[in-house]
Amino acid sequence: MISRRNFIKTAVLTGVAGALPLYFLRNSYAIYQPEDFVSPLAIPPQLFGRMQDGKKIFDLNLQQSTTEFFKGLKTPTIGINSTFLGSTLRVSRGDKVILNVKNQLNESSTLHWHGVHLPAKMDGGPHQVVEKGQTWSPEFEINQPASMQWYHSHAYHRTGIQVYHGLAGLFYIDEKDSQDFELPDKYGVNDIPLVIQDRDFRQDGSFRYISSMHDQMAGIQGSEILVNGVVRPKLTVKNKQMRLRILNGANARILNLEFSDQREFIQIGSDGGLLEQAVRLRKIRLAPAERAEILVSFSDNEDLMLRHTPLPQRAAMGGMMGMMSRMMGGDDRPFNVMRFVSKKPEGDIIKVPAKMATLPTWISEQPVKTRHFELDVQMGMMGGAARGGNGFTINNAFYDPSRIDEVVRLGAVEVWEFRNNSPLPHPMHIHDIQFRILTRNGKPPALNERGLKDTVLVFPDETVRVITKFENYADDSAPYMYHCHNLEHEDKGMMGQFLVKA
Ligand SMILES: [Cu+2]
Repeated sequence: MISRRNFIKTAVLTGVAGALPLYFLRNSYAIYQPEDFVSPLAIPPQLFGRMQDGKKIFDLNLQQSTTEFFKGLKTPTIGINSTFLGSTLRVSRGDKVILNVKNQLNESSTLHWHGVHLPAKMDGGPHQVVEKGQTWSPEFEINQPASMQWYHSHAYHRTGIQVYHGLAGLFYIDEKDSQDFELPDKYGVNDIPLVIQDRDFRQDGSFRYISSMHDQMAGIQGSEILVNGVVRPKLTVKNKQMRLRILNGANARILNLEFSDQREFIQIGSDGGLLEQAVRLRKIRLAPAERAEILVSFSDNEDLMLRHTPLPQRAAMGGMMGMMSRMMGGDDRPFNVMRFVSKKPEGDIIKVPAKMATLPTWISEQPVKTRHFELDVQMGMMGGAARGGNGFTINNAFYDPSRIDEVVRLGAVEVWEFRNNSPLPHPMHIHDIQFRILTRNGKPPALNERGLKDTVLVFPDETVRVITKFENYADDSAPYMYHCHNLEHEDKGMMGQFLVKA
């Protein structure tokens, strides 16, 4: 008897697939069972930089390449010193760094240091264009707690497609003696980065990027899940306690992760570094650009999956909003992400102290200002034919690189309030700073959302208030960005810019 799964597999292999509707193929995650996850998980190489005149110099080459995700199929990709994605840059608090970004692509690009606190001119946003053949060398000092940040293209109208092809990498900030307890820190051994992304492939192996109205609305959602650039990977677990640093590196897909046995794990960190208190969880939701550091324990001879489960928020949405969300919001079926296999894991299991970190005190300061941001979708004519039809707005405005939307005083503590009037969720990201979430629809955020964040998911019909302080760096003319980190929404207008003025 042919099982349903094997039938689908056979159908795909024998070409019957051609008769299947596209949506079926694109949403066929369920056919991947644990035994399909056989490729060893790749660990991005580390780059420590070279010291020169007291500065750490990093040479980063943006390059066109091809990658063999599937045997015998060459996928055109972009990498940074690599064929797809980039090295993990390792810097420490207090370091002065210079990053030589050499653009060897056939088009202009940028490299943005996501989550890093730095001067606006060094930020790598759409204004810091690196023309093809040119090198851009931003220079700044690392002045924030230990955390996992990342870097990616932020090119005007081209962020989505460039990141999709591989223009992204990890940026680890270390801080000596920042905590008096030991965390697993052997990179690639018991301290594992997981960059989770989804991609769609054409038959010739090339990536399928936006090809439908649905892709434009929901953002691109691929049927293959990649972790560190590997399709259906398997990690052989070496230690009893593993630290996983997870980045949702997808353009648009929201992840809601759990282990297949629904085991408990401990979240210790979020976007901006360690949480004040560790949080025990069985599921964790990560929108594009969000990061989480978790500790997971393993015993002998285990074989389990990390998998995505549908978001309860989406299922619970009723009425017109719910219907539109399901129509435009893309697929949200369960699927497997990667496999963990242990034989005889070694090492100790550390006990996480009751208090892990001390966070900045500005959360309890009186804000000098509250800014309101209305998030909307603009359909058809209202989207403006000149702007390509549909799009997404903040306070009814599409992104305009020549318009400054907000001006912040240096040193100000402010509340930013995001109100989502659209039927799609928007992960909102603010450059320059890390913030704290005050409320979601008037209620305090979940325990694991109480740390330092630079990206917050705002669900349809939700109002999220965040608080932050704009410190250290001012510039009268160079703006920072704030935007939706669904990269297709960002490219379709959902971005604004603010100045921090002295
Ligand atoms: Cu969005």
